[in-house]
Amino acid sequence: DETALAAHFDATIAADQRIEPRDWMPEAYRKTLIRQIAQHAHSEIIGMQPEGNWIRRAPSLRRKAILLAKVQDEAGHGMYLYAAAETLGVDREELTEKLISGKQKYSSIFNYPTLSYADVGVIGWLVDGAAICNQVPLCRCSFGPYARAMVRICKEESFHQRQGYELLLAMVNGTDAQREMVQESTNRFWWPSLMMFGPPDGDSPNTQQSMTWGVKRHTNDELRQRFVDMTVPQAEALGVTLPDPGLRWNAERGHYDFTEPDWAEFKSVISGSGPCNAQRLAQRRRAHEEGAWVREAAQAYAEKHARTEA
Ligand code: FAQ
Repeated sequence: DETALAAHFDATIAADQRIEPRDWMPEAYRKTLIRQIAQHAHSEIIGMQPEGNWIRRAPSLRRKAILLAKVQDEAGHGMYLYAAAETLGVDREELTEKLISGKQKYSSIFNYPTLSYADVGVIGWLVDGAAICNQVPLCRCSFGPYARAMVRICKEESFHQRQGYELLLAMVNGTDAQREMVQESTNRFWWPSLMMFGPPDGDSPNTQQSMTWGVKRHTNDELRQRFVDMTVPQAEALGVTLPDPGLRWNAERGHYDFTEPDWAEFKSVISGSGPCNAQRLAQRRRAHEEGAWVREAAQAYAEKHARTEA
């Protein structure tokens, strides 16, 4: 009965073991996982756009090959994550509909424009850096399919972060104009990168319950701090200044102090009014509509084969 099933669920969580799709789970647990995994999948898919913008303008064949590989990985991550969400009883088509009708979110970071090639490097360094910080703990998420997807995704994110850092290293060792491009891009992406971790803990309705369930392992503020601590020495190594006059080492806390990002801007971006929200969704909608014939053809092919086998 339900009480015994709930007790079994609680015991599995308490023992830090995995919940699998066949297991009983509270409806709210299922709901929050669908919400988070779908949002994560959508982010990977929408996240192809800002960098995809530069594939045809890459400065060399080598840079183009690297960028193509990275953007293709993001498509793969999206597919992986949609498949993980499907084990919870939803389907990809339904999730895609919710994305393009604006009912489900995707990460705020992808609503900012990419204005120069340095952005490709800075996205790899800061955005993938933040993504890794946030996602490594998700490899220990209590829901098996999500945790396992995260292991592979994190390995690829590490490659993405390194490619960004390597591009920036090449640029900062180049001309003054290239160094200025890197600094200008860092100035634009620093604050939005901090916002990727979500609202401050006091303003985060989901954190507490998600931590109790072992979906999240750290709070938004803990991970944001970890990201700042990790990034400051990398900025120093690059010779880039992070655009926060309040950034300083706090020996007592053993962490860097930093200024809070503009949370009003964050709210405006996640409610649809960021600089590129409309463009990103319109592009996604267009791609979905233009791909309808591929889905129909795949369906017809699958049906034909099913008939032949029967
Ligand atoms: N953007 O109560 P919380 C990538 C929403 S990395 C938009 O704190 P939660 C790799 C939140 O959904 C980016 N919305 O929520 C890549 C909730 O709204 P709802 C993707 C945000 O879930 C790199 C409300 O605010 N990574 O794609 C954001 O406990 C380069 C209240 O917030 C993931 O999705 C935000 N930044 O914590 C690809 C990681 N923050 O749903 C291409 C998995 C919060 O109630 C290129 N997700 N919201 O309407 C998570 O770890 C969590 O969901 C958080 C939010 C930490 C994002």
